[in-house]
Amino acid sequence: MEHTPALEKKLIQFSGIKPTGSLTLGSYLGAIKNWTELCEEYESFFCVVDMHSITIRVDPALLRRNAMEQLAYYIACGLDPEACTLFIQSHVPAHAELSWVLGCYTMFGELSRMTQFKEKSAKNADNINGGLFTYPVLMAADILLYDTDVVPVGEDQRQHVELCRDIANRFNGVYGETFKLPRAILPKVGARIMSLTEPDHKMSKSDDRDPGSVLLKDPDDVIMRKFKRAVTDCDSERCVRYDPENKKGVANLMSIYAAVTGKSFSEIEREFDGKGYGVFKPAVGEAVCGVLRPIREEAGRLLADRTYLDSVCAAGAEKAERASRRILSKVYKKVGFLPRPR
Ligand code: ATP
Ligand code: LTN
Repeated sequence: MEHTPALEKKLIQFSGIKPTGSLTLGSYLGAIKNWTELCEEYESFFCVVDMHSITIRVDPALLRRNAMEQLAYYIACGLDPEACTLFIQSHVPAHAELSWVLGCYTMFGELSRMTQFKEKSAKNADNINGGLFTYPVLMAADILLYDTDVVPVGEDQRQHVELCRDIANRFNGVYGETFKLPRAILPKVGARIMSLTEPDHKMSKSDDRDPGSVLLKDPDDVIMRKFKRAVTDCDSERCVRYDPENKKGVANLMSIYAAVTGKSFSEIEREFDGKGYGVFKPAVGEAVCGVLRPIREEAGRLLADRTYLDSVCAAGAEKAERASRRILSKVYKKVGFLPRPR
């Protein structure tokens, strides 16, 4: 009799981005680009984490628009809805349900130490709500519900993934093996893209009008203008050299150029040897335009086809719902919740 080898089970990747604004070059290079590269090797779940967005006040119509736009950009960046599960977090109730349970295994001290909580509460001093504080617990639920092995994120999310591991480990310690312990995967270059105008701050999407943030939806002329005006460093040599300590602005532009072209820092230094910032900055802009143009155009086409996007949402929610129920029931059973009689 012919022997069929068991199909090897792929490892699982999970990640998400909150629809708080328009996606930036930072979210693309720090996260989405890596997702697309890992898709072949991993079974993949990517979520639009809309529930995470309401920790700050947000206009409901804008949240809906951003969520749909973000889904379109996921696809436009190369995530194939047939090959991976793309879904909206609030469509899958298990996220909120597991989050409650995990919150009971997360310590006040742990949550108080989270850098993002400290930064966001300093920024929103008049609205330091419970959701902002327990944000990493919901994120841990997102990850653990899918038996995730790896979480591709930018540098700023590493601490949250480590907390997720600690929560999973604590739960396993009490109830026996329940969760896999996931780990963060960061890109080699581009894990922390800085603002073009303030190279001491991370490029961020919360303020759409920030000239230091390049948006995936920015047209070419806007991208070029942002790069031409990018802050370089007031050093006397004015040469393109990778020195993140003393030449932060140039190092950031070099990281962007390296991430979009695949060139190494020494290749970039040789390419611009003796050419100065006036040549370098527009070259980075051109390279970024080359990568973002097809993505922007594809997202535009997708956004004009709402029926298609709705069908992606519906299929994704169904697949995610099925996958997440399995772990949630296991957890409910372990903690001692009475099964619902049928
Ligand atoms: P917000 O401004 O609303 O807090 P954000 O721009 O910081 O948002 P997130 O939604 O927090 O973006 O991040 C989405 C993903 O992209 C995360 O994995 C994050 O680590 C990554 N990311 C975001 N900004 C950058 C950046 N500047 N450089 C590298 N990775 C980034
Ligand atoms: N907190 C993340 C978004 C996020 C996430 C996740 C990332 C929510 N749930 C699960 C990876 C896995 C952020 O980017 N600010």
